Amino acid sequence: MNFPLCRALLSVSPFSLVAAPNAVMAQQSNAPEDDRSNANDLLTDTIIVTAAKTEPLEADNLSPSEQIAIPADAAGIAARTPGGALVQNGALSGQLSYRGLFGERVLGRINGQRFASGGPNAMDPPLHYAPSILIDRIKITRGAAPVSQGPSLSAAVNAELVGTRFSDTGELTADVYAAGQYRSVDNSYAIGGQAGIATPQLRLGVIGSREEGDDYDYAGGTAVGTSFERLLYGVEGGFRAGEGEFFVEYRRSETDPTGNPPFALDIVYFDTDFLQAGYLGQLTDDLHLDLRMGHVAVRHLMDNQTARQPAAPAMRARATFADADTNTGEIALRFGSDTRNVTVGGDVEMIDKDVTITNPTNAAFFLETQPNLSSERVGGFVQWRGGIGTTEFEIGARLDHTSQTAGVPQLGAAVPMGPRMLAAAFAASARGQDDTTADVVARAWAPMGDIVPRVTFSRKTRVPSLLERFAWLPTEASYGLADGNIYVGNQGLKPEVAYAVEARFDFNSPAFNFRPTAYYRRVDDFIQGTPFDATVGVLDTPVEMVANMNGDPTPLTFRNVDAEFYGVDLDFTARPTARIMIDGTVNYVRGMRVDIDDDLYRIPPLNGRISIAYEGDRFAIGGELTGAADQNAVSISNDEDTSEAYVIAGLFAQFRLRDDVKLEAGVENIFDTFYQPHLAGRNRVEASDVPLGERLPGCGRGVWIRASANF
Ligand SMILES: [Cu+2]
Repeated sequence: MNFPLCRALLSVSPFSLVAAPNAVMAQQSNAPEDDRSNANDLLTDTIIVTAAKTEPLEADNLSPSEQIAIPADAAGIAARTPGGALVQNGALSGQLSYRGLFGERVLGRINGQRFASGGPNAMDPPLHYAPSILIDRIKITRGAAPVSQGPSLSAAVNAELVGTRFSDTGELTADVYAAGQYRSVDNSYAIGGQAGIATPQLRLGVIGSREEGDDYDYAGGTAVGTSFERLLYGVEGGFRAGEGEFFVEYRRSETDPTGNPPFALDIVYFDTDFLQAGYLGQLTDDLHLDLRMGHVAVRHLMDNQTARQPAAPAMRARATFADADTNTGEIALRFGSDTRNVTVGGDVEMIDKDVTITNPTNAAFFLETQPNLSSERVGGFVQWRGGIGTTEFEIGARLDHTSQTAGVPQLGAAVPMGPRMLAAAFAASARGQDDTTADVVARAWAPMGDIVPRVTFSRKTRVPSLLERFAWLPTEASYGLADGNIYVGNQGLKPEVAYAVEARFDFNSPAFNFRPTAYYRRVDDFIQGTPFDATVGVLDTPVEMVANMNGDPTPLTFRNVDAEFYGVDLDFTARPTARIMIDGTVNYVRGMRVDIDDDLYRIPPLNGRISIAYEGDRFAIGGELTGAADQNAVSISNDEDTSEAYVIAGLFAQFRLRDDVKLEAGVENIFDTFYQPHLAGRNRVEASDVPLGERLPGCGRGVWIRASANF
């Protein structure tokens, strides 16, 4: 009789069941953490990826696994959350689109640490540094992120990697987790794991993963230039002091040649170091301290010679070096209990970036397109958590001051006159901006048994990125828009301001869960590429002449416009009998310009998925359908193409060999359907079976197998 357990599973964390791409058992182990504050369940979507790591299973504690071969790119997993979609720019360069927003408008963190991507085209969005095989869970704020998580225009995502935990037996214990996957469609493998020793006071562990994949196959050919290669390793430790913990962690992520077919260049390498240390925990019964300091250093090279087929000829050979360094410090003091408190906090974030374009065949040709860019932010917040009658509240406000500067670009002797003039003009400009921004987020919910209505009002801001302000040379760098347009920066940009209201209810019962949300968001001063001047196509300015030399006579400038978004998304799980589990999501969003008659770029069409699984005592088996409608609401400003509707089907199975050993397998795209996800980038690899300029198709039919174990 597993019904009571199933009920526990569903009531504790139905979201995980819905969203998990992987084994989703052992939800009960999350209960203590998730129950600590009801708000966590209500305000955060948690995707459990390697539940086996979290806790060995009881035999009858099975819920269906979902459903897919885990893609190397964690953004592909996060995209399964309600409201989520994947902006696909390469095997390891995916961005999470959330309710119509993506790029730097969605905050991404790893183990709670925020940092700046290195690639000016976001070849390394935040989740690039969270190999799927090592992810314990992904937490996504449901709608606008609380001000305590720092600035972000919309939601915030945090990927937590597997790690060693303190021993709770009072003795020295060893803890090993290992997982591996093979996937046929791209002949890829991923292996990863973690090992450590722990006492109740001390924990010490190592983590590592290695992934490699070839070009993937689709119905009709091979998408050339989509192979990937990544290595990650690190150490971590913690020391328990009183009710809290001092922690320190170091990781290094090394990405080797990896394709980015929607871009002009591919990844040659990312060598990135993450260092984080701090204290988390109670100081006294009524005082909780979170203290973190972090450093991230990204070193990056991309070119059109190493992975690109065919390589560009010598004249057009390019190799671009990009570095980014981030230093962060955060402190938050919480006065009161878990559910009745006031939190006061402050944070600083210092970012330095440099980008230099070179021609590897000509040492005299180089341009510093991002010369010594720097951004320094100081912020503070107050957040109140309380209740009035039956209604619970979380209300917070934050203030940030951001100061940005740029240096003077250096150029090689072989650089032609046009770019020289632009560089001189940039050198003579102010090259600095200061902004003060204010965010307010108010959330209220009313627990009423099975049903919890919820509403959020927010005012959130985003300071223009260093690229949007200081890109003095017209290039395609645009944090991964990959629309083929050439962009130039604008020092006069103002911060974006988003006003949003979200209303939802959560219905949770033993046999049925249903969580619909409706929202409206208006973004004043939304930053968007607009025609450089009034005489589009007439080459009467140095910017247009240089852009024309680089292949685009109609460059775009980042400007403040106005935009609005509205939509509905939902997820549900149903358990018609004790052994059958159905779950699914439906997502709908519209995004439009307000100032002109145009739609916004890379907005997903109506889409959804549904899976059904049969759960045995030590196994589960099922199928999943994923589909999207056509998208005709496309951006004229970004030269976006419409896309066609599709449905694809997959099968999955899961076997629990022992309580701590799990085997999973499946067939993806079982009918070998040809489909092109609307948010996929367009192909620029000539030697590919995918025609130039076509949206990259989704993966064809393939099988996958995955094993994971705790020792
Ligand atoms: Cu790059």
